[in-house]
Amino acid sequence: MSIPDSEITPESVYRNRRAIMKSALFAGTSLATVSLYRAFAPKPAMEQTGEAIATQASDFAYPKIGPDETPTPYDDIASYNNYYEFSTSKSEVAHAARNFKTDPWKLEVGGLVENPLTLDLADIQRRPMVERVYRMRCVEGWSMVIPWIGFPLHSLLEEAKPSAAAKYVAFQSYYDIQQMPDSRYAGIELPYVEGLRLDEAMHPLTLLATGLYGKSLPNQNGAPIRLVVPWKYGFKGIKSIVKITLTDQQPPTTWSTTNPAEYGFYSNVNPEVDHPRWSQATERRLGESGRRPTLMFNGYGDEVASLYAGMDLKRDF
Ligand SMILES: Nc1nc2c(c(=O)[nH]1)N[C@H]1C(S)=C(S)[C@@H](COP(=O)(O)O)O[C@H]1N2
Ligand SMILES: [Mo]
Repeated sequence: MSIPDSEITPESVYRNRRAIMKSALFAGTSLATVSLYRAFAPKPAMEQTGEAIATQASDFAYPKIGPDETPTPYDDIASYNNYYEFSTSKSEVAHAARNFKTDPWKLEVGGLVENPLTLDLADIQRRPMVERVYRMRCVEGWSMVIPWIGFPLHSLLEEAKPSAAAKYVAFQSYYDIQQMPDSRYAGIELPYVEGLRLDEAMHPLTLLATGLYGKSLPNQNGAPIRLVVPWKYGFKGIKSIVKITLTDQQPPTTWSTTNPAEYGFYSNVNPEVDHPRWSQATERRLGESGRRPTLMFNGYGDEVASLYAGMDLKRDF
């Protein structure tokens, strides 16, 4: 995999609001279109500040990217992917996933909830959307800045009404060997599964993403809906979700099951806890030369450090 030297600037994609309004994601969802249009129109500097497209006041309360950070170009985000069901080669995922069928889709929210939900693609797409510009740090040592579109996971969980016994949230990806023939070389048990503690899942930064750069999520990035937990390593961001299950037990997660010595349940970005085979102190930001220091909780410590008060982050990694 190599990133081309001549990258398109993020702005050339990002400023094209006409294309955004016409995008498949929002076509036919007038509610989302109206709220996004209102938010887009008066905020031309959004791509510099990382400001939210907010549909409610609380959505403004999220951290911004640094002054020395810009969103990673769309083409890099959409061509350098980890999605083992399709390919273990980052540069081949996009091609391998090009015909992935995401319509019809069914997302079930169940387990320890008072109000189980089943959402189809239209149900997902008609939810009020926000934009969140987040850093993403892969455990392998590279990172991007991604302008996601989506909705906070807590809004969906609140609708499902977790029962008092619920302590964790388990997630499961779509899996079909017919559509994902190269998954036999993945070397991991499938379907891909992930999990969060309930308070992590309810945190306002935790997003279910349905798009990026104002467009529908490309298949290779986890269409039609994937998890984004910006203070954790990228592998927590499970793609193409079909099941969200509230539980009272810590759920199994794909990478901690595959290799428990190297990957833990929490997997918070932590420059002081090295991977057994490499340092986590620095990272390569796509599109940049050299390396950046990796930030504790990926730079979201002010928002999330309190979730882990009293925990030993070296032991419970
Ligand atoms: N179902 C599924 N989800 C997944 C993965 C995967 O292989 N399968 N890879 C993870 C890893 S390791 C990373 S870094 C991110 C990559 O997301 P991106 O391709 O959108 O950058 O997706 C995560 N989600
Ligand atoms: Mo990753």
